[in-house]
Amino acid sequence: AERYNARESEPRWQRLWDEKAIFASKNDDPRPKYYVLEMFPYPSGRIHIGHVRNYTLGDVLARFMRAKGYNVLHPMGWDAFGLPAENAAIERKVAPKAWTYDNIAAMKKQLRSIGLSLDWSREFATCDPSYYKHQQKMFLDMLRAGLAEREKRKLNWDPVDMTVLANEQVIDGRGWRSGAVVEQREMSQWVFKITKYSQELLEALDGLDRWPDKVRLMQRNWIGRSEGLLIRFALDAATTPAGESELKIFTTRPDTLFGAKFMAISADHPLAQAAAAKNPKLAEFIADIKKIGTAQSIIDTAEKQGFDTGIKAVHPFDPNWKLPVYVANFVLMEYGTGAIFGCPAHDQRDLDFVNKYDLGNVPVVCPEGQDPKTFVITDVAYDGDGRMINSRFLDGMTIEAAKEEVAKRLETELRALPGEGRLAPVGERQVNFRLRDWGISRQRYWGCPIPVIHCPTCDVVPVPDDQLPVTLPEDVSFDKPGNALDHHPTWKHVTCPKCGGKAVRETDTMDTFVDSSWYFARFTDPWNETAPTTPAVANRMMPVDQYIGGVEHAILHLLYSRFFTRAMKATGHIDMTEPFAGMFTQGMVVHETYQKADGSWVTPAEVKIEVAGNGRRAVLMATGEDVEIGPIEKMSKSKKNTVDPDDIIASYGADVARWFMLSDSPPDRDVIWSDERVQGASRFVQRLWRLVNESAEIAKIAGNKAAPAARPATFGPEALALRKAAHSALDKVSSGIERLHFNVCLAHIREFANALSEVLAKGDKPAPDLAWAVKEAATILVQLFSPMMPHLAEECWVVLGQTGLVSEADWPQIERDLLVEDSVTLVVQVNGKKRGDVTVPRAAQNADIEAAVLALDAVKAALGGKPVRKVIVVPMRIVNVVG
Ligand code: ANZ
Ligand code: ZN
Repeated sequence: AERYNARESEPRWQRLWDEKAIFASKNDDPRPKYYVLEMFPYPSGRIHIGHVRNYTLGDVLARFMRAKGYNVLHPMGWDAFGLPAENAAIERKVAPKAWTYDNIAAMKKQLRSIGLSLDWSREFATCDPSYYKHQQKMFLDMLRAGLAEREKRKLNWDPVDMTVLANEQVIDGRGWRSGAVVEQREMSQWVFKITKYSQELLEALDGLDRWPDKVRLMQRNWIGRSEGLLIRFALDAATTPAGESELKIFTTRPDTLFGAKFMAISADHPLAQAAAAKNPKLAEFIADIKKIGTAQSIIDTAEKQGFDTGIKAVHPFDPNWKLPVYVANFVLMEYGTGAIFGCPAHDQRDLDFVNKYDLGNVPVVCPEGQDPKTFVITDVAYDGDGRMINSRFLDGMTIEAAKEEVAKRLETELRALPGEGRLAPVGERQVNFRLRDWGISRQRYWGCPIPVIHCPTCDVVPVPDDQLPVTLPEDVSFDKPGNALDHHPTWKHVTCPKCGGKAVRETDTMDTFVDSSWYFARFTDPWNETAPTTPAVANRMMPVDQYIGGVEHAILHLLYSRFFTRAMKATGHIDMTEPFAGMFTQGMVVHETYQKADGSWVTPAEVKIEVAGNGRRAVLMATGEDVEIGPIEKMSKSKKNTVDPDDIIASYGADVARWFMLSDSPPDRDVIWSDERVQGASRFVQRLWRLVNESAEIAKIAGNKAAPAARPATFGPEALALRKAAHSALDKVSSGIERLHFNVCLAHIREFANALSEVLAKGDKPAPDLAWAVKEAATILVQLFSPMMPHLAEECWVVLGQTGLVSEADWPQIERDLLVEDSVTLVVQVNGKKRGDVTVPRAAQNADIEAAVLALDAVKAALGGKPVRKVIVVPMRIVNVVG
């Protein structure tokens, strides 16, 4: 046969699939549904190789499940709002809308060239008013249900870019783009009340047994539930500003109270403000530490700093024990009460702090087996288990018992509440969550408008449902920094729907994470013009059975989607809580880096790799100069170690790219892109093509379409062996695909292809039974690789004389009786030591096994001529020769 020509073949099949719309799923299809979804792309302009991997993984599963008889839903859309569109508008003077839709068109063309079995009839972009209209409706529903609220928050404000920055965008107190010193501004913003579901979102993780453990752990940590005690420390009146009399702290370690050395409060704590009012040095310190930003990562790594306010707090178990109160940079106002007691011996941050300010430490928990008299802490805090020491009535107790004892005593001790006189317990048990409500306001143009109106008399007024969508104006200018919606001359000026007076629209738009928190539900019925979902359909097609995407979305996107699904349930748009039954996080595509002598990076396309001996050398093709081969890293523009999917598809075809992506490493690990290996995949494609063509020749003996030969009544040994190889491969690949062990599947396909090759290599004119087996084997082979290389498979399907499309064919039936192995391999031991193994027929008698074992050279050598005393056969496993 001629060489397989992917460039000619691939577009032809893609067109045919399209014309026949074979991947469009119907909502009224009576077969069981299977929903495969890959995280939808941001329309940045080009598909990158990571997308190719992501979508290929999903496509293999989708094609397989379709062949298995499921009504597969495999849609695609665009996560289309976001900052880059505005940046393009500023830098290149193109309208965000035009930029976005142009990118979508270009990327859609690229996606099509990969040969994905997608249902394009359901496509939408989140920036389509026909999508975000429903999002606005759901926002209003959530507002009515108390799940959306306005909240005053301290936010990082960049005075030059005139925008709020996320904590991660504040670097050394400056805006990441503008470099301007960031201010803390108290601003009203819209939040979704995700914290109402903290406990539920945590507990439900246990039921998500088809999620990676690491993802569930990341979610757990993010939600961050901790059980502890709120303790009201009395303040020593002589040292305390007027109006203040106690300090409430949250601790998870009340057992360590007798190891307390200091108290610390956040710079934003009211007590800090009160103390600073009379102390300019303290005020200056507070201003200083606020500059470093409030990102957890910054706080964790910044040097611990504190300032003694002079205020003293009284130990709850000893009125004569006074603790200094510091303002410290590692205490956050947003967690607990914004105040702590510090126990340096058992908390590393506290220890670093006391070591800096010379406050000393007293260990109160002694590890089992340590002598309490010699147990000292210097630089490393001890946070392990042990028994209480130096702790008066707690001494000798376990940590758990001590926590309980402290809680009991403080719960029953009553003290008047400041300013009230009413008695209240000094200690109170509390469960705290790290999870904060989700702030969704963004001062951005290119996002979903928040559908409310601000009226001077009526305050916040929802836009009436029948006036939705609130669409973005298109005549916007980006000449001024800040939010283009704010600068628009007319858009925001409206009359109040309630009183008819002059009012203004909300100009904040929603966080783009909102857009991606329900798109999976919209895909179930994107045609519904009047509601976000058609609940009966959504309830049937959801949840997503297998979701696939990058681990970078393992926390926020998944958590927000889990919350939003619950909010949709609460507002009647869907009747379930968990959107993703199965989750898979794929690894990255990584590549070697290449660097010229002057330090500049060059792309893989510019270098040629020469293999010399066992070393590799890279030279720049243009000049022949040597290039240094650098470490393998995530593909990035800055290091130029990227490969362009278009180039790969143009030179090798999509099937080769798909096969390579799947072959080298497990899908959850990184895969190293290597041209040499891609060429290997390309050679394999040609090999399969030849193999199928040769098989087809032989298969003619077994009849053709017009006159198919009947299945022979019996099969000779050779035909039987081939049939066993085929059905064993079928079995292994089927179960491998279900578990997404694609690299293992590919290895089985290769092995099976070799087995078929060997039969053909004999070159004899085969007997009818073998010819029949060859045809069966080739057919199975083509079906096995069809989910991975669908274009080649279609072409092979024709060669084999099959009717219809392989993409529409049913998955082959496994003949289970062919899977039973008819031989077994047993480990051979001499006096308990392994000396080799032996393969015998499954039905062999012990006497035959003994004879075979004693005939082994290794056994004879190990016995060294000594007589055999006994042979013990453990059926199917071990033979032990006792000498
Ligand atoms: C005393 C103590 C002693 C603590 C000890 C720990 C170890 P998680 O588990 O994350 O809930 N803490 C409380 N509020 C804080 C805030 N706003 N900023 C910084 N740290 C805060 O952590 C709870 C512990 O973190 C609390 O228990 C408190 O320190 C600290 F050997 O209290 B602990
Ligand atoms: Zn009004």
